[in-house]
Amino acid sequence: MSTFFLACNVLPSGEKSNQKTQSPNIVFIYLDDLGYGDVSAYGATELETPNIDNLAKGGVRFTQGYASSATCTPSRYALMTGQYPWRNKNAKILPGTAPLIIDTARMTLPKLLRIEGYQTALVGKWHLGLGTGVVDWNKRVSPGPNEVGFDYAYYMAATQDRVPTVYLKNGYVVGLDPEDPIQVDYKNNFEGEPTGKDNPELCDMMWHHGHNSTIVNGVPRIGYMKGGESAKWSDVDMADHFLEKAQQYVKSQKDDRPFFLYYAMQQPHVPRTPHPRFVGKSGMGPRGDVILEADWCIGEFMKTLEEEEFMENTLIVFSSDNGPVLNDGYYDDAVEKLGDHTPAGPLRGGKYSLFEAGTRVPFITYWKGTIQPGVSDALVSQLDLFSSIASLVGSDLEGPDSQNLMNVLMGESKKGRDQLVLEATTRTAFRKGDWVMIPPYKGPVKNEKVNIELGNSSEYQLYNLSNDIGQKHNMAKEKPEKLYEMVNAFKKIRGK
Ligand code: NG6
Ligand code: CA
Repeated sequence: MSTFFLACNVLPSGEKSNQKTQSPNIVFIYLDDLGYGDVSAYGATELETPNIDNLAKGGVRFTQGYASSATCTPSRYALMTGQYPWRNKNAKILPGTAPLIIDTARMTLPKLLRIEGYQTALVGKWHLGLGTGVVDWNKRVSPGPNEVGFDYAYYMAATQDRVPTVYLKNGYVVGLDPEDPIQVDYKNNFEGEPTGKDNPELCDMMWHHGHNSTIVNGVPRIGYMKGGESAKWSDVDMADHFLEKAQQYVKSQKDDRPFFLYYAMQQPHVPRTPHPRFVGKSGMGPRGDVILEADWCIGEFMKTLEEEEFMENTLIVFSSDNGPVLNDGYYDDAVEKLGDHTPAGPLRGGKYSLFEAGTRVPFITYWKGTIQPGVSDALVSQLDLFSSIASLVGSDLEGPDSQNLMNVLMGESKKGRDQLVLEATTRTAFRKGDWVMIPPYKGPVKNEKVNIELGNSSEYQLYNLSNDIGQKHNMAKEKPEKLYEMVNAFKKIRGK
């Protein structure tokens, strides 16, 4: 009898039928520039992230979980494709007018899930390009998220600090008045339009480096934009807005198909514009405040999953696209009010860096009642989500560089990857076992503007992370055989 009910999905009215299906719902909660040390479950003592901590306490907290790159676009590219971002020369920080960098013919994680019967959704930051070249923001902007596998997509095109500062829904700018068309240009300003550079008196937030073009809501941005007044987002409401869309999506799930939701939150990327109810809450300035805001959003989102009775049938993966940065181009007190907080935890470097803090980020898997809580030191990468999730839902598909580590993500095995190529602004380094090798790179040792060590050196660097997590002791000269072994293994993958 029960088999019959399951097969036909005939369930008592009011009961969520996809509770009974085999494949779980899948949610990625993906933050932007959140560092390894920014979460109390990862050792932060100066700020509390109780809702993220709940995921960590009730799930598997990975101590060696990596983003695929130390910047946004390449990490997101790898998440969607299971391919190393350095294999695609276009996978680098994109302007708001960049074309879509994922070939619409290629397999992606949302497409794969769709084949397996999932409904798929993106809410939040996209930053993988839109259109094929020249975009007319007043018509449907495509290809975009819908064309690479998302049934529903509600998103910002690039970043908060880049124009256009509008939301899009399934290719259309939300709230656009056809009488006031949007124009966007990354080279030239529109005549007579104020800029952060020429009109600092119109800025409520001052730019430190870059970010001196069109001013929207008192915040000077990257790129120029004109028109589209009614469609412009409210920065302080962005967190609530995306949360609401994510919640609505979950609540709209009424049929028997499982769902995949990629909830790509914008915090704590610049400009940091907490809602007034979070202003001053961290004592650390806007950067700390938006981390608290993000944590609150996650708590609210979890409540919705609970209320909708999805908790026990939903796998949640929590992570960040790259490591932390304090001053990323605005004067916003991130440096001045930091106090004793260490966004990178014990790691060296930060966003843009080949050192650990560039890519080693908070990484948690949570599935109430199915995943046994624990801490795992296994080496895992976001790159591996593609093949792992594929196996979870019964697909044979694999991402080109993605390993099926589903049993590791479920906390059932501690055997993660043996090796991983790390990436930062198109440069690459190599992790194998406990060792990391960074080849010589020209370029500054430090990005002085953001005050982050980039990992560049004229010499090979070799670190043993098992006893030197802070990458203080370069062992390249002491361990020539190890260096040789690492360089050779790296070349085999990297091809040069
Ligand atoms: C940099 C921006 C930085 C940030 C980053 C992208 C300047 C000077 N700096 O070019 O503020 O927007 O791009 O961040 O413009 S990411 O997290 O999306 O990769
Ligand atoms: Ca980022």
